[in-house]
Amino acid sequence: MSNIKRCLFTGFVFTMAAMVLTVLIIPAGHTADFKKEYKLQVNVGPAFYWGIGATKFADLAREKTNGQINIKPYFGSALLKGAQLKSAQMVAKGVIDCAYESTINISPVIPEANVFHLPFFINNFENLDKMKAGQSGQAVFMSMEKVGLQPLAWAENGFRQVTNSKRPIEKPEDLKGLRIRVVGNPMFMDTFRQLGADPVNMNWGDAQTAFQQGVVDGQENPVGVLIPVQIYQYHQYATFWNYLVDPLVIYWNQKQWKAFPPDIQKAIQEAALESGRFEIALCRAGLDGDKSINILKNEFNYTMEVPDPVKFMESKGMTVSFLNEAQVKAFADATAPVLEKWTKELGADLVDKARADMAQ
Ligand code: X2X
Repeated sequence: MSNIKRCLFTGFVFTMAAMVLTVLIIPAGHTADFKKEYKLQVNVGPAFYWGIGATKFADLAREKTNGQINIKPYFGSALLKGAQLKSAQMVAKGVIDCAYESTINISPVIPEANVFHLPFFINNFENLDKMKAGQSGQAVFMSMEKVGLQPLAWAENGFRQVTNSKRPIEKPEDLKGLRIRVVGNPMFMDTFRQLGADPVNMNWGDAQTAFQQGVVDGQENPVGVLIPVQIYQYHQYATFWNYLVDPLVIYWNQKQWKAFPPDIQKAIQEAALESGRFEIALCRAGLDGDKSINILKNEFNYTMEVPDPVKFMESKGMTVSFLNEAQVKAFADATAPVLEKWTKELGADLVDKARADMAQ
């Protein structure tokens, strides 16, 4: 080979190598900052309203980051082998990247979250929204930040209603002796014991089997869970008593969050807020007049399969009781010692903040 040819050949090889490197390494280097998959903990399955919200979050995050952030929901607490109460601990440690999770399930790490679960304390959407926007909601988010969790947005599971297979529950005595499945949160055990029931705590995965096998007489959950789990197959009676609520929080491991570039943080945050707005509307649809149905239709082009959850449950043969003010007061009076005990546990200061928020 002549020198000129050798020179040309070497030049050609270098150019080709540079092109290959540009194609392979530079884009790889660009995305190498991000994991291939971010694991999202979700306690329920994909068909639950909360599960639909989690999928929406993953889709929006992918869209808004041009495919750079790939969130994968792991439903049914699969990453925790069903141990739903461990989610905050595992996200704080960085074993799990992020979660779309109930305040009930984060309460072992974030005791302030229990302010939403005080019995017969909040009672309606308006009060809930005031708390989320107010000092008490802020206190929950601040407590999360202190333990290495980055809260991104609120979503919702909803006001929890009791169902059972034995009889209508309209006064505290009706609960006497009923075996009621609750989440393993001591406040729930206290509330049902105080009402004379026989509460048993189980993770959600086991609870679904317990309903099928009739191991428990009843349970409590919001409509966004009751309808997808087809509670009417097991329980004939439902009582709408709004005794407490569990908002959801979308949150991320804080260390990982802080390492994201600002444009990525902004995109994920927007995805969280938008999915939260959508998911809250799913959970409230048919329970707040036309408001949530219209949000779904106008903002998300989404039509509810079950636009009226109460009518739907009745159409499946359930007897649904709505408690009037005096009936609710009887339950509130009966559980007043639980409210008092847990006000001390949580700190009167936090409970006062919640009261002030609701009075706004
Ligand atoms: O376990 C429950 O009852 C559920 C699904 O509502 C929660 O995760 C709090």
